[in-house]
Amino acid sequence: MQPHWDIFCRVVDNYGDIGVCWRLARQLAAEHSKRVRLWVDDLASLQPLCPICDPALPAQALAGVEVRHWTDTVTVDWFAEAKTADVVVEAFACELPPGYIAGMAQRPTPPVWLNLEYLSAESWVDSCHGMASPHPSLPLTKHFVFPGFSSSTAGLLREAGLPSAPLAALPATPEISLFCYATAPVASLLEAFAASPRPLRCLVPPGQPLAAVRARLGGDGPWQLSLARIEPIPFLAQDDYDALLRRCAINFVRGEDSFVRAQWAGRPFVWQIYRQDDDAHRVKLDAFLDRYCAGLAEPAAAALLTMFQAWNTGADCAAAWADFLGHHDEIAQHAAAWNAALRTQPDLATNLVKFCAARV
Ligand code: TRH
Repeated sequence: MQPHWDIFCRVVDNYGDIGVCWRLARQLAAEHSKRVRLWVDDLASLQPLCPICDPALPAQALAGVEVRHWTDTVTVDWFAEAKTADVVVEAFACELPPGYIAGMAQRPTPPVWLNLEYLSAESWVDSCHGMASPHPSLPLTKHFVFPGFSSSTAGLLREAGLPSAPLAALPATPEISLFCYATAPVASLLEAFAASPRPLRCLVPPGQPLAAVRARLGGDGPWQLSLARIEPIPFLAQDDYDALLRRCAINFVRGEDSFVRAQWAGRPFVWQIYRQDDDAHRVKLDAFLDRYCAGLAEPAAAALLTMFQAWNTGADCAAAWADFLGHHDEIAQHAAAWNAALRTQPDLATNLVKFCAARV
């Protein structure tokens, strides 16, 4: 019998937490034939990524995954051993219900308990991946799983059939997708777009990106800024968003999951990292840039670095953007090479399945 997996996801804000968990759940079911339940405390956040999700339902089957609405009341009758799973993924330290933990402890064989951490390119994650933390009073051990860019980490989420984007043709008018936070220097980017000597289309999803564009340009769009057309687009289902990234010449992405998808798209991208109160994000950004720029020669590396830094500090990015475009071909070749190199590593779902196989 295939082991059962429970994935617990609490939505902190935005779409990253559920975006990662939804991908992982789907992949475990589709590629590894696991029976997966995904417990989400906020189904309304899953619905835009998976439009067939009905946020009113306490339980529903979606893409081979049993999606459950995780509410405080739903957990009270879970003390029985049979109701816990063989593998339990606690996403981003979301804290399992105490009743569920008690049920885990009652099983004849303890489940594999994984805490899935946020992605970081920092080198310390190599030594922390897989670390065990015994429960202080129960016969349970939690393992910390760190996604990452090196083979010493759990790797990155990547589906088996993921198309290799650089083979896909680009539309005649280059498209740029703009997924960012409200703090990005969107106004200066729009000014740079307005000065573009060639036609371009900038595609803007709803939420913070569109609000930032509206704040600058007024009205609801679409807007024509000389040769640049700025177009609002609907929030796309996750797979359609991935396809959009492969179709765009350049992608602005943010957070964790779209950041990874931009790398699988194999196109040049600009990443806005999720801000943390203690500025920990700056170290994470630098750690990624160190890795990413390693194979990129100067002055293209400097252009990329300057654009990322401007985009993340909120500084006027018009000059940085011009320089980034000036090195576009080199940056594009690098994005394709980076994509190809990363694809040689095993993916996160496969790594988790292997990690658990020895322990279930
Ligand atoms: O939404 P985010 O800002 O999520 C963030 C980060 O994950 C951050 O690390 C975390 O701490 C915080 O949430 C709580 O960005 P991210 O990670 O890119 O997630 C967006 C998800 O939305 C991703 O799965 C892609 C998906 N998406 C679509 O499916 N369709 C769309 O049209 C768009 C724009 C995004």
